[in-house]
Amino acid sequence: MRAYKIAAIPADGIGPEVIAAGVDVLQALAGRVGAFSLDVTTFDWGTDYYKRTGVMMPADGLAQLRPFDAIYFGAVGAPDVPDHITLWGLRLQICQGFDQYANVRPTRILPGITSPLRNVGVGDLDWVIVRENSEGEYAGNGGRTHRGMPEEVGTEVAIFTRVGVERIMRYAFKLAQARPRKFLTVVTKSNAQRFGMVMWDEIAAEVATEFPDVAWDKMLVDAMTVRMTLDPKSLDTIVATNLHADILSDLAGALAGSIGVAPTANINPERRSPSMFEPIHGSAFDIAGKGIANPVATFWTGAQMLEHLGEPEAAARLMRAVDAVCAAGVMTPDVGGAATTRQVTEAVIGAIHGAND
Ligand code: GGG
Repeated sequence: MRAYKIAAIPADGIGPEVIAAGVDVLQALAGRVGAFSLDVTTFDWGTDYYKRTGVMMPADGLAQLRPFDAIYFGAVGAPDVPDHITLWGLRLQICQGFDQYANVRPTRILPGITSPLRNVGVGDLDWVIVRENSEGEYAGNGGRTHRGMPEEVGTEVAIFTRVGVERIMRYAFKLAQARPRKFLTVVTKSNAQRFGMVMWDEIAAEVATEFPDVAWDKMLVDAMTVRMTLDPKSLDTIVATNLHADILSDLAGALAGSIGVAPTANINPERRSPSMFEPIHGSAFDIAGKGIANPVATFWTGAQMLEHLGEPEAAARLMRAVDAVCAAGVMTPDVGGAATTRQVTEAVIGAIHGAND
């Protein structure tokens, strides 16, 4: 039997609720499939840990995580601690520390879920957004001077490197090539941002020559929001910078019915370090503790984790169970249902056990 070591970091807000649900579903799946086991170790890092210790995770946090096969992450952020402290102290430390440079965010309208868009239905908006996850606007390059004075200055300088852009472009073209439509849209803002973004366009054209069977086009990020809304079926695989893709993927989640169903995988494609799987949504303190957080994004990213671990059949079985439960209308309030997190979780576990394939 194949045995995988998983580090769970539930962290803040609804993170612990959805990760508990995800672990239950993944363990049920492992039991049902019988070919692999998951040994889950939970880490109590996050904002409560920060309040006790002054750091979001210990100094040797990455060293503690390195032996694991994958990381299952909940959400980070709390109302009483500045967001840049919680985000940089945990999630970005792990993404950047483990060079998880490819952030993969699939979208699809699940059965039973209604998109706010007209004329799109189940299976539509079949997109994958590839977010550059190691540099760009999140390079952490900036500073503040003359604090509190009229001359105060704050800089936040985006860094785009040839290595960083080439590798994410190659990853995105390869992913597009593996999908039926073989079509990639490269998003920038290269009309207004005439250095790094123009380099993105040039590198896209260079890397495209390695993938002659992949058609591709370019969009400015502002126009991309219009295209996603008014001509969504014209899109398939999308690659964009760290910040642009973060914003576009929230839009994608909303257009698919709720950000509560949107998953994301932070991948180190060379497998030099563990990859991390999480729902796109944040800690959602407004609903934390109410038992109504949507666990579907966490199940879906669990399927991404299984794919990454080399268990594609189990991943597909999990997504069939999720589809069946959504189709049956067992859904949380954010997607128009009346079910609790626990009821959706039990229904998915039931569907996993019930499936006779
Ligand atoms: N599970 C995702 C999460 O916790 N996200 C928190 C957040 O604020 N992320 C900002 C970003 O990824 O740019």
